[in-house]
Amino acid sequence: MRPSHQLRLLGLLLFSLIPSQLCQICEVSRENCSYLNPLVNTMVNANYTKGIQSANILLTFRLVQIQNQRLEQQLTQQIQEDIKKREPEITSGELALAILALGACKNSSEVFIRDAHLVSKLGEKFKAEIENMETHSDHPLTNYYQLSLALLALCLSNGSHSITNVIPYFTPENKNYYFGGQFSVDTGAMAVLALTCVKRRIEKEEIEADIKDLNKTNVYITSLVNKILSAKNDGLFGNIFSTGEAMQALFVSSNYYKNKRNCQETLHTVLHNVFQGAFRLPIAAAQILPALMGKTYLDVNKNCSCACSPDKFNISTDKPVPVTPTISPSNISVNYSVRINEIFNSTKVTVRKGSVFLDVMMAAQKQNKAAFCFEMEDGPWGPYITSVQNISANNNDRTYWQLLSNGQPLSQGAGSYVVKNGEYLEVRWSTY
Ligand code: CBY
Repeated sequence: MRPSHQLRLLGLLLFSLIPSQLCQICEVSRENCSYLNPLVNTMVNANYTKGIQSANILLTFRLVQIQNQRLEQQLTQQIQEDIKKREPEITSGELALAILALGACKNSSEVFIRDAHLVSKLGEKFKAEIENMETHSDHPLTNYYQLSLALLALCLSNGSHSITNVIPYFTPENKNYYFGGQFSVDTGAMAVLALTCVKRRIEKEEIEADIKDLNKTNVYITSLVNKILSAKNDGLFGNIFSTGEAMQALFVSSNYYKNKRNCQETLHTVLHNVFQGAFRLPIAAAQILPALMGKTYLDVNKNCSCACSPDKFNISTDKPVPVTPTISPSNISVNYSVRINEIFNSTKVTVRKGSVFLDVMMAAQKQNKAAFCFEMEDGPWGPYITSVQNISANNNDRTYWQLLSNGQPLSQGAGSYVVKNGEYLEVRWSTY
């Protein structure tokens, strides 16, 4: 089929997106499940070698009930081995995701969670995050996204950890919800999910709390939801990569999607992005899929089957879709700068068409090592730039290397952002 025909067909079908059978408040309808195939195939056909970094993927597999025993087993084993090997250095958010993934939908890994004392270890990591805040001007060891994941996992695992004492840390005024003055929708959404779990358990009288705790939790949730709603842009919240988690937060704590128009608007924009290949990274697919199937992380202990049951998917075992477009034989040239406060080191770099930001950084480094040398770490979203000119990002100082194009921060990492001819690319020493 010609691309123009495909687009017209997609337009027509997207028009009929109002869900026919609701599981949550807003989900892709039964007849449109096939639009989710690219997401499922990206997740099924990826090469997983990253141990605990794949926990988010396993969580989605189980939450949306994609039946692939071989892959589930492989991911479970890798995560468990990584925990055994590297437990002390695993971060709070990583361990939280592992507990959610291994424990989801009642399966045999529950024994591992219990025998390896993962919930109490998470409690310790959570404590260490808070202690770091006390000693390092309110900065946690990692970030508030991970702190929220940890609170969520502790709450869902019925951890004995005194959850109510930590509620005040989640006040929406806390600077950790903001990066460079901008509200982080991903972080706010994760906090809403965690606080909603806490609120529900207080209401069921499963955790000891007084009425003040409950009121405070409600006020924080409402305020965070309003901040998420204020970050709305064309049906998305924040950007395309935060929208899945924002949808989950809105499902559990607001009436926003009870209005079918709102639901249609979000699904329309997200599915258009699926069609355009925005979710080529398995982690990106894993973070959007639960919401599109009407699920939230609060459902990990539940059994609810939604419109797009797994047998509706057309899982192909084709080669994985490349994460970036193919490199073309023709060249393009871009401008590249490293900026530290008011000092710029700039150069012009020639790379193949289809290259990503990282290729530009490598070409510049080859040209002039002193000015453009850098280091990176492999993370779930691809390479993360940790140092440039031997100056390293530091969590306690809230410093990092920000990526920009024509003066605007990028919403993709160095390994994913495809550069364009004539563009002004920059890595800037920044605080968040
Ligand atoms: N996960 C985490 O701990 C990450 C949480 C997260 C909020 C995350 C986004 C959201 C998510 N859904 O996973 C996050 N990013 C954080 C916390 C951070 C900070 C990390 C520092 C820390 N203490 O942990 C920080 C430094 C502010 C940050 N992200 C930086 C960047 C830039 C990376 C540049 C580099 N040096 O390599 C970058 C590229 C922004 C920029 N213009 O410089 C960036 N983040 C982006 C784009 C993103 C999105 C990735 C989207 C994509 N397709 O690649 C993101 C999804 C994410 C990952 N960051 Co941060 C946000 C978004 O756009 N919606 C838990 C753990 C267990 O895995």
